[in-house]
Amino acid sequence: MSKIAKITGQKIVNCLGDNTIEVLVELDNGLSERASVPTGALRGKYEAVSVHDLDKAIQNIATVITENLRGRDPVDQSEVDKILIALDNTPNKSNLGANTLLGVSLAVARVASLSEGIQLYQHIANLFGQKNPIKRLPDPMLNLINGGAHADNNLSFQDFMIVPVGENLDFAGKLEKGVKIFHTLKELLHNMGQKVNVGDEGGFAPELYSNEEAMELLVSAITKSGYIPKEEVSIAIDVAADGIPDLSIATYPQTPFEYYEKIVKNYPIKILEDPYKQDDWTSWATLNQKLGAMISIVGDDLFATNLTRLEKGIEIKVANSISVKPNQIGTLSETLNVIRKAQEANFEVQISHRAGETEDTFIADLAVATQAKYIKAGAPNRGERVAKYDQLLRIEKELKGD
Ligand code: 2PG
Ligand code: MG
Repeated sequence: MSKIAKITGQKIVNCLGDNTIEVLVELDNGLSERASVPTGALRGKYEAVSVHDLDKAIQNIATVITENLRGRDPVDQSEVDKILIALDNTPNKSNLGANTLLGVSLAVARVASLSEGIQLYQHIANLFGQKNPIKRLPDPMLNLINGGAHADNNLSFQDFMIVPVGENLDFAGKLEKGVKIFHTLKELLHNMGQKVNVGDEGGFAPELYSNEEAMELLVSAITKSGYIPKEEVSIAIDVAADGIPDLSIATYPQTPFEYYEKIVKNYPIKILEDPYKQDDWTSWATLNQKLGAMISIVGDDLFATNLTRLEKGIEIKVANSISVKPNQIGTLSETLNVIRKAQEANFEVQISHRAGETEDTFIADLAVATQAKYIKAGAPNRGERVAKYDQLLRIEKELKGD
């Protein structure tokens, strides 16, 4: 059995031009693998804390973390993550940093899969205790119009996404639909005299009058591409309510609830993420009670990939879906526990990227391994976004035995 021999960190640059950590784990059999860590633009209050002093983080990786993980079995992820959590010894990972721990945790998983001679998604599926055969790939949620904290425009909602659906279509077919609609939308915007530069997640960032205008445009792009809205392609909205100073102004003259009821009626919306702020459990519960049977109501900042918050949310029925981001919690094992809990409660699981991504494709394998319903990785544009979709294309090809 191979053992962990050496762990090193280094600073790299993410897609927003900010520094982040990449970790290299080397085994005593000579094999090594890397993983890097994304950063959120809009970080929830309940996320585990990332440290900003990356030189210190790199030093910690080379000293205290290496000293405690050297000689350990990389396949025993739960033991590795337990050690990382114990070394940090804070409830929110603020000592060593969720970014430091996650880089190590993911790189260990990747090198373990290499050492075992199996694909990363298969190794994660083993760690997860996946009972179902790995067949289904997640449906892509493609962010075609960027607003909120992700774009320099006047749209208050953050992500306007399309979700190609259809049981008879494979992942490649769904992605192809998304790519076609992306180009149609570009043409529509160009014809309107809008700039077609893209925002942080690869979607367009036009100056529009309202969030509804953005939804209208998505419907036009879907229709003009030859698809039937709702039946073939739905819309997903991430309100990212915590990024909006006053939600009632954003939805004026309606209350936020009336506004959501209206847009769900008027547009082919299938998914609504973070419709209220992260402490407003009561409004969430009311919305879920009224609209939860019709659409997916997703907690992102609300749950922050945190088991305790998810358990509370399940109990008081605030949502029926969760957005899972490994860097919100800091280790792979804790991420898998959250996904397991959510699926046991029949929640839909979306595995999500962050605004500040790297080219690391770990979340694609994570989504396949856990048989998550969706992957949210931005527009089919910009290298750090398509890296995840392209990895899913490779996995699909392999699973089909092509
Ligand atoms: C989100 C993510 C991705 P951020 O809110 O779901 O769109 O954004 O990384 O800024 O939290
Ligand atoms: Mg979100």
